[in-house]
Amino acid sequence: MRDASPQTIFLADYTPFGFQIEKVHLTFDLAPSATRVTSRIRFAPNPEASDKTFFLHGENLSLISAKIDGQAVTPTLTPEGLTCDVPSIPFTWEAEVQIDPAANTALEGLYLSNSMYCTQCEAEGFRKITYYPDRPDVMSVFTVRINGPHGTLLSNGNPVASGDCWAEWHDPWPKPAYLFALVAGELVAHRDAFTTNEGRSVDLALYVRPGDENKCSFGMQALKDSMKWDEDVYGRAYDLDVFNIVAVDDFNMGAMENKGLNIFNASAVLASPATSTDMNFERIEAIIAHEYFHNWTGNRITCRDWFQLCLKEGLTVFRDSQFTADMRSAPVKRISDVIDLRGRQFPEDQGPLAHPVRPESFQEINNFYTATVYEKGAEVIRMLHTLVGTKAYAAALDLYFERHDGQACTIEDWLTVFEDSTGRDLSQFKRWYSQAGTPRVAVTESFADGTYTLTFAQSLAPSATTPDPQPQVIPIAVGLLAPDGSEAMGTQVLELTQASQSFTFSGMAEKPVPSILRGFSAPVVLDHMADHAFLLAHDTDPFTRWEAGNNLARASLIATITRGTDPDPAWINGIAGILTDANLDPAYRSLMLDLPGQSELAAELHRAGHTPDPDAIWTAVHGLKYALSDAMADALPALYAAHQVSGPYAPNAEQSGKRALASAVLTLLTRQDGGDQAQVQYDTADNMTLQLGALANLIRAGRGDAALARFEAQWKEDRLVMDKWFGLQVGVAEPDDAADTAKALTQHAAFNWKNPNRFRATLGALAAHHAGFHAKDGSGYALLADWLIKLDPVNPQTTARMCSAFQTWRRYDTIRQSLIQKALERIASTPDLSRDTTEMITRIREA
Ligand code: B3K
Ligand code: ZN
Repeated sequence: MRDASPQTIFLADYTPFGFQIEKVHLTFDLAPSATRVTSRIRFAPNPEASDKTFFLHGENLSLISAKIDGQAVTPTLTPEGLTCDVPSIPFTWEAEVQIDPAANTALEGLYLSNSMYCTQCEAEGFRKITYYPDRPDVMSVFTVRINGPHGTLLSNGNPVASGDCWAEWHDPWPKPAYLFALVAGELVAHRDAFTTNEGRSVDLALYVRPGDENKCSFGMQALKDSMKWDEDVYGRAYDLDVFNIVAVDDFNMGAMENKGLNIFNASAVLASPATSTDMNFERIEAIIAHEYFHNWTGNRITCRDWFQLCLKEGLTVFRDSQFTADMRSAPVKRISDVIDLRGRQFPEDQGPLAHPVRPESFQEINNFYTATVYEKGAEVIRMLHTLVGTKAYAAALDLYFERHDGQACTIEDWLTVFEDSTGRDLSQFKRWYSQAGTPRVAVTESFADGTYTLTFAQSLAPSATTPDPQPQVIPIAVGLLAPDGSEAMGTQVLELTQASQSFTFSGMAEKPVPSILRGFSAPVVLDHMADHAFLLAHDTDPFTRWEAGNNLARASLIATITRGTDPDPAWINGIAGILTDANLDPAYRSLMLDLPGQSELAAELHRAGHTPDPDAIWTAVHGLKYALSDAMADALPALYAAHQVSGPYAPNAEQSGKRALASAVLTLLTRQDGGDQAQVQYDTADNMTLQLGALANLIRAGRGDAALARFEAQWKEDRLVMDKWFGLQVGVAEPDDAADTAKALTQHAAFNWKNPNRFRATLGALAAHHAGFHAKDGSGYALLADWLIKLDPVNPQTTARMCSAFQTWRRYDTIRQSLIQKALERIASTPDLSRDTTEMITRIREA
């Protein structure tokens, strides 16, 4: 399909484009299979560039005509673009191309979703719309004319004029092509307004398909909250007259920050109490904030090249996490982020897909929108924030916006801002951007004559991209507790810069108990034989207290798996104490029940020299939960009852925390009552959080069939709710049934495999079901491989992303390894495999 031997692009090879663009005018004559795009682009030679080759990217375009300064020209065409002889003075390029949105199933460029036209251009989709230097360092002012069908016609910037079936838009802010957007279709608008702190009145609209109007108000409020927060916390105001969001059913990821016209996966914006869970609401709020915050960190200041992706993504994830922490509970957000990091990013760092936060080479950039670039990228900024402090961070950000507004920047620019504003030398810190892998920090302690000493030794395993790792700057937030549980020393941030380093604390009456890595101050793995039970009972830092419970659980599980021991009573008693402690936030208490992930346990076992057995891990995890349920049997009904919410549903932190705890307790209770309470909850639920939580437990109790059928009958017209129906059945299946359940669901009439949400709900749920995916007979591997092979020619981006399910293959026994290798081999040998999937499979197999 695409190039037989894909090309590798290197950061070190960057050169600026030979031309600048003063302005761009685009006209779209929309038709499903034959859209005409006419471009008029004013180029001028770039004095900064020595190479003046006039190369415009272009893929899957039919060139109708090309002109320079009004004269027809005949460019040289290749599958990747065109070259042409051009004048050495400013000139106007005009081209007309024809494209086929209806045939565009890859959902990149201009495509149709339920007969609505929409675009996705990041990273390199604009080249499927017209010939253009499709690189982020080429920025220009766009004017767009849309001649289209009836209905709403949208593009970036401000509306200029419109009439019957046409509209014109002008975006005054220079932008790279990846931020271009166009939407056209029968949409309804949910409108509101916001006045910025600079006095600009902004018309806000959330455009949805008819029928979805009642799912807009939460998203709109989240947008206004984000606009206000960015003004209050970062001093950043919005800069156009309108801000539009559109919900689209077919979308490869969560959402896209196109200037003034954010396009969202419907699942990331539409919400109502009856159809969305508390977790959906929180995710929607965070994604709306994230995309909005990109207006400054990504759009006004963009990336010089795609290697710098973390410049906008790491920073924007950090900003959205600060926002959620402010809107909801900061400790709960922090713990949730760490769970997510360990679940998604650590496996990347530990396996064949390991790459630095700023990669140095790629074949397909879409394969690098990873947890490493996003979430570890955000952790790196969090560390910078911790090291310099809140005030210096704010001053550095002010300087960043002042110095680089309107520019396409690099990580060097970003770090120089911090060096200039704080006077710090960040050359060692910069290794966080260039070294792949999760550092391990081993802790030893000693105590003599009132002096307590903590010694840290950091290590980083060599990997393909980081063969010779060097020590990094690791901020370690530490507190000391006295043996009676009181705090002997409040939190201090220690800066570890050497391979091994000691810190002393004098004047200690007794040997203290250290609380290390408070707030998860660095994305590292800590090796420390701590007194977890003591910390679980007494730590004043919410993260390390949670971590103590998590460590106890992990140790208990590993002991059960490797030595067959019973669940550790220290964990059971400690957690029972926490669960019933009414002084603690219910959301926090519910997180205490979140056991280490099964894949994470497999990694831990592998590292310790064991061959992880997914079934044994599954059994141990369930055994630990059952033991807690049995130990707390008498307390569970009252605990459940005490956390019922009265009054109208609100997706706020307080109510959702209560529901999260009640739901976790219901799972424990279901083991005791066989699902009776879950049935009552299902029958009386008036919101999706309760309904879905009850359904999960009914399935677990082996009595879910009737409820599943009722659920389907109730929600068959609601695609987002039906995604939950598909995903849940796979997610809670017994390991032996998971692949069969997924397979049966792929035969369901509502399994629309070309829709990324439905595909992910079903096959993604299988990949996430550790014991189910790794079923001994290889049925999980085979089913996923079958579907990835089928999806690849239709949607390479989503296919490639889901290949990462296989990244951990070397951890498992030889039988599983050979079954996975067979599945990978089958994918790799598929004729015309996309560049995206080829790169992923090659990396996974080779390392
Ligand atoms: N910037 C987009 C992601 C684009 C992904 C392209 N494969 C959404 C975001 O991070 O905000
Ligand atoms: Zn982003």
